[in-house]
Amino acid sequence: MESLQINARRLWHSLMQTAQIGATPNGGLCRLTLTDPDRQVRDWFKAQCEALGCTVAIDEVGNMFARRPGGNPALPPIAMGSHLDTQPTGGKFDGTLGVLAALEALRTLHEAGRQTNAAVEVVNWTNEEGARFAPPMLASGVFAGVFTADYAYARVDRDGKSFKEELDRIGYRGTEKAGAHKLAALFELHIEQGPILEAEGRTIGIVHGVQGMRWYEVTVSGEAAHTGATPMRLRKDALLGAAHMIARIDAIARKHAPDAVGTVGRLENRPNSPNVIPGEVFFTVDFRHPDDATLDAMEEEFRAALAELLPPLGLSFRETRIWHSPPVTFATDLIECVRIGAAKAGLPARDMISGAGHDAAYVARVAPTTMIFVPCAGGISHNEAESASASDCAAGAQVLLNAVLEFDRRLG
Ligand code: HGY
Ligand code: MN
Ligand code: MN
Repeated sequence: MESLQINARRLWHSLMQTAQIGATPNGGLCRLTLTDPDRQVRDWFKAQCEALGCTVAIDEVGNMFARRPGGNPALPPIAMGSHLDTQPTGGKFDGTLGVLAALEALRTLHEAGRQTNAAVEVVNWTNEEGARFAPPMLASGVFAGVFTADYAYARVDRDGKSFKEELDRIGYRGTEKAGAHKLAALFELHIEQGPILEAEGRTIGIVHGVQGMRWYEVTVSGEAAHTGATPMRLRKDALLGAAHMIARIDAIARKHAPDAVGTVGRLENRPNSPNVIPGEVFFTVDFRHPDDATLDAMEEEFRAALAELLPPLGLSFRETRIWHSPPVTFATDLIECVRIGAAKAGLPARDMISGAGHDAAYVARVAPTTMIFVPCAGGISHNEAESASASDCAAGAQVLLNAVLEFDRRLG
């Protein structure tokens, strides 16, 4: 059977088309989950899939499944997909490439009239980023049974809007029970979001798993007071406390480097006025490492630092771990299909694990799952300057199609 070739030009056109939905003046994307740009790109995606004769199912947390039937209806579908939501200053490729490359694979199958044994589905997972509604990978987490739908519905953004009301507002709360949709496999294509593939001149990352990730929320409480009339010895400066903690969080990650990372990404200083000593500060902590025991050690050092650094400054604090995604290992037979798919395309590849979190990390709990990476320029992502070459995007889509067809052949 001749090998099917994806249409690189058509893929790139779709990537540039969707890059207009939520475009920022600096050439990036702000397509926060469940906002109007998210609804627009969902509408676009649904129309593209329906034009290929696919049916599009939507589950109770907005996950979208565009289905192309296969020859054997007894087989569960093979899924390919990722996410269409972005960071507030995100790029054109994070998540979007995985969905549009899967769409391109579907278009290629449709054009060739190729019938697969199993149905093939393209998936758009809701709220992978967690930038608006924490934690990340929320809807794939509901699909995998990590969270309940009610937990997702109750999540609120920094403006107090709930996931549920926003999902209803954009009209994407489906009727299908999340997780009722059984999958034979999930293949997720994604930009690496790091520097390794580009530095080594490799086109394809054969991904074996995702490192462990934990998020914490901290509120430091001091006393708002006049900056001019309050002597230094009487101050309870919450921002000073937060500053000490930020430096210590960085030191904890560096102590466990090179595999550990630690970041304070969100900080809210109240009342944030030039002549008021900050009375309260809220900040987030993101710790990651391939080994859960090391994450336990980092967590212990972090909590000890709170108790050590803040009380001497007259400060109290509240700390909550709001998210814990343990390290994940992907399915060996799917990894083999990716390796065969890359070899078939004649592309230089290397094995690796993912530093970034992905929906695949949760879906791996309920279906055989794996990922494929392609390089991004300078390893930069979660940044409006994020970019990937048309040839690498096409290479990734080709390997995705090859891997899915190899897996489907094995089901036959
Ligand atoms: O946080 C992550 O790693 C993912 O990009 N949401
Ligand atoms: Mn992503
Ligand atoms: Mn991301």
